[in-house]
Order: sequence, then C-alpha cells, then structure tokens
Amino acid sequence: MRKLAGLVAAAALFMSVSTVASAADWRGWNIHVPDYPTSTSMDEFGKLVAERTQGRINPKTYHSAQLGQQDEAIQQIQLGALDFAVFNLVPFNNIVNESIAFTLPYVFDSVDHMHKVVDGPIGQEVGKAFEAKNIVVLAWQDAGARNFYNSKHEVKTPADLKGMKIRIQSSDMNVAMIGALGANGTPIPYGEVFTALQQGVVDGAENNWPSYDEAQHFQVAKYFTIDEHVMVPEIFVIAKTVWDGLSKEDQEIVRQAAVEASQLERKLWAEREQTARKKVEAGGAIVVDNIDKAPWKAAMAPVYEKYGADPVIKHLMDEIAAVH
Ligand code: BDP
Repeated sequence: MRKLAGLVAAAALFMSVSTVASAADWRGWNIHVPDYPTSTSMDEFGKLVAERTQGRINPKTYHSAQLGQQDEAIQQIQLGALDFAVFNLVPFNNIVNESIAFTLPYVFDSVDHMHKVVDGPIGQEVGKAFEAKNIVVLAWQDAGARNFYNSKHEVKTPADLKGMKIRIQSSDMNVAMIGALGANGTPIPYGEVFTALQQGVVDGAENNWPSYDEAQHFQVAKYFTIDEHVMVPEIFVIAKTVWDGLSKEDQEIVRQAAVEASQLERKLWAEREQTARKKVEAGGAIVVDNIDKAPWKAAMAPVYEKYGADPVIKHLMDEIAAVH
C-alpha cells in the first residue's frame, strides 16, 4: 500500500513537473558552435530564466544552425514557431528598413561608439522598429568589425577587389556596398560559404575574426585584409507572440536575463577576437594590416548617397554621427 502511494505521488509529481515544463519550453535558434560567445550567452540566458521563474519557463538553445539557416529562422521567429534567437543585423536590411543604418560601411568609429549608440535612445528606436515585424529586441551583442578575405591575392585597395565574386548575407545594401567597390556580391547562407569558397563559386567573403576561424574559411581563403568596412551589432530577440503572452513580471525577468547574458557575450567576444586571430594566423592566413582606409571610405560614396536619400535612414545616420 505504501509502495502504491509512493508510486502515485511520484506519478503526480512527474505529471505536474512535465506539464509545467512543456507549457513553457522555449526553443532558441543559434547559428554558432556551442563554445562561441553568442552560444555561451544564450545558454546563460536559459539558465537565468529557468532559475528566476522557478522552472516555469525553460529556454533551450539549439546551436550550430540545427534549426536552419538565418533567413529561415527569422521567418520562424516572426511566426512564433521559434521562441528566441540571436541574429546578425544584416539579414534584416530587406525586412526592417531602420536596421540598415547600423550596417552601413564605416558608420561607427569604434566599438565604444557602437556601444553608445546601440545602448542609448537610437538603439531603442531601431529596436522598436522590429516590433512591426513581430520581433522584440531585448539586448544588443557584439560581432566585431567585418573584413574582406579571398582565395586569390592580397588586397590593399578597393582596386585589388575589382571583379571578384564576394559572398554576402542577403541584403540589397550589401549588394550595393560590394558593387561600389567594383566587385560582385553573391548572397549565400553562412553554412554553405566554406564549400562555395573551396569550389571557386565565389572568390571571397567578409566576416569577423571569430567567424573566419569558426567556419574554417581561412583554410580556403587565406588573404585577409583588416579593412573593417562594417561593425555590425547582433540582436537578442524573442518572438512577439511569446512576449505578449508573458506577465509584466516575467517580461522583466526575461529582458533582464537577456541583458545580463549579452554583457557576458561582449566580454567573451573581446577575448575571442584575440584568440581567433592567433589561431588563423597560425593556420596560414596572410593578414594585410595597416592599410589606408581613405580610398575604401571614398568608394562608399554611392552607398551613402543611395541610403541617405531615405529620410528614415538619413535621420539615423545623423543621430549616430552626433554621438560621441
Ligand atoms: C557571423 C554572424 C552570423 C552570420 C554570419 C554570416 O555572427 O550571424 O550569419 O556572420 O556571415 O559573423 O552569415
């Protein structure tokens, strides 16, 4: 009899725990490998939210693009089929107009300038614009400066890139940016870039040190130029349908956890940039440093002209330039 009572109690406990858990098992999308700064921060977010809600909400992140490539994942978040994610801003250029302002070439002078912008009222304004697309931006993360690399030869000036096919993320602005440099931008999902470089479908790509290392691109495109043409931040987001279903208290817990996790990401990011650079250099990357950035900035004139003609983007560009 006692045994039976014990079993009944255990079953009741199991049912209540599993009911609670399944009611709020959140799935998070992540493109990066498990030890990447983004990944560690998303795991931390899951831990903090589970702890602070006593297990009522259990966020679990699926790393390494297990839940698909970035463009599909954005659609899934918009539909509420995925709950949360960290996304790069460039794939939003064709979806949320305001996102373009933060992804324009040389729009930020330094990491510090970028932090001041995204952590202040301009960041809030741009973040707010995502809500019309069913996405709530909770925090901003670092993704460093992006640089060009290729399999052909050393690049010092835009003229050296002329005629090359360069892989880009899906963004009309990036097509314009690569075009302004005299090269051709070809959108390809991140997970397919290694093979595209290896097979010569494209001659080069552009990314930050940690991704150049993570995706092994240095093995098939060894000429890396520190031109730092863009400094694109990333966003920690939650599906608006999920967000709207939370109590005010839970919204506060979730936002706070995303902010803390993103502070952790920024710290890890700075370290990862150093270690990734050392790793790719040891792995055979040929790094072109100390280039004159003036001709690169000058070549971008048509890009500023095109996007500066849009009053929404022009206003953001002016506001960004006024932050110091
Ligand atoms: C990485 C970003 C990732 C992008 C990727 C890319 O962290 O979100 O998908 O670049 O180039 O640096 O597609």
